[in-house]
Amino acid sequence: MPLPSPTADLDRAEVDLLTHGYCIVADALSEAEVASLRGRLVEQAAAERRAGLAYEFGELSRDAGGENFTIPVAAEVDIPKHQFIGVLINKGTVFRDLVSHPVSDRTATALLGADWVLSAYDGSIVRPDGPQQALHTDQWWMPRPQARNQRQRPPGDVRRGEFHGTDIGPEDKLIAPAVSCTVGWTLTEFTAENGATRVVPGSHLSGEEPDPAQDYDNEAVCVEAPEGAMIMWDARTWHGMGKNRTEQDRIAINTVYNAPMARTQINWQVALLPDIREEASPELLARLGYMAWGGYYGRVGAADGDIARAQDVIGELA
Ligand SMILES: O=C(O)CCC(=O)C(=O)O
Repeated sequence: MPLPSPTADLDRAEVDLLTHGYCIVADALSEAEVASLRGRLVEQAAAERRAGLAYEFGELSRDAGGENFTIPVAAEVDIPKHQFIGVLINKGTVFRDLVSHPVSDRTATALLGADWVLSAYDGSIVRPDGPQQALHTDQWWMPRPQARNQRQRPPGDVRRGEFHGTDIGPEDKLIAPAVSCTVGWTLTEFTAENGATRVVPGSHLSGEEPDPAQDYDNEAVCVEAPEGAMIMWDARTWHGMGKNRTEQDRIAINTVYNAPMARTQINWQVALLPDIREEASPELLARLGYMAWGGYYGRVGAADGDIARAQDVIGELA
């Protein structure tokens, strides 16, 4: 099978995702949608910088557990080389509308099932000379299959950076399924020169994390895509942002989707601004995990299909 290239054929995109661990859908966004998403994102990014609230990515520590993935930009830096603009759900109607985009919905549903929830939602501006990220997966926390006579690694003890280079086994070795995936919405073209995402095709089926000490230059390919594309990668796929060697910004939005049993990166019940919560459609609230899934008893929103509402909360009764 040839490696993925931009396509408008959603069936092919699905096969690419399952086979190679990533896919590229061209023209997923119209020119007008790109312009309004990019305009709002750039405006928000500038305002966060002025307010001293800008974040950029930090080095992924090589010591298991030493995660330091986003850091506030030091006060003396005028413009960070890479800027994350987090929790976009609160930062514009255009971002809220994107959550239910039919192309990402269809492709995420093919991988995770129809009840996926939004896990994280960030803007990402890689500026000239913006650095290359170490390859990583977005599902490093997933408990791995184990031999039945083995004592289990307590799942809550797993830390980013574990599980690399230890036991890649035979073809029929059991591996964990994907329970998460990420979309990169390209608001500018992605090229090898401007820091297109690097991925190792097929790595989603390795059952391993990449070794942080290696750069994988021989295995990784750049996911080149036109403006307005939807790139999706399986969370097990080894990937990372490339270095921007051009004079222009590489601008994207990253939306992370989880299967409904996996805890989301962002606690939306805390993060969602109250006025946005009030206005949000039941469909959006369901994607933000306000709907019970697989619940058992009659507690708040415990029945499948119920959206948890403040008025459903029962306190101490006498
Ligand atoms: O934006 C990209 O190219 C990849 C981003 C990424 O992998 C991350 O932020 O963890």
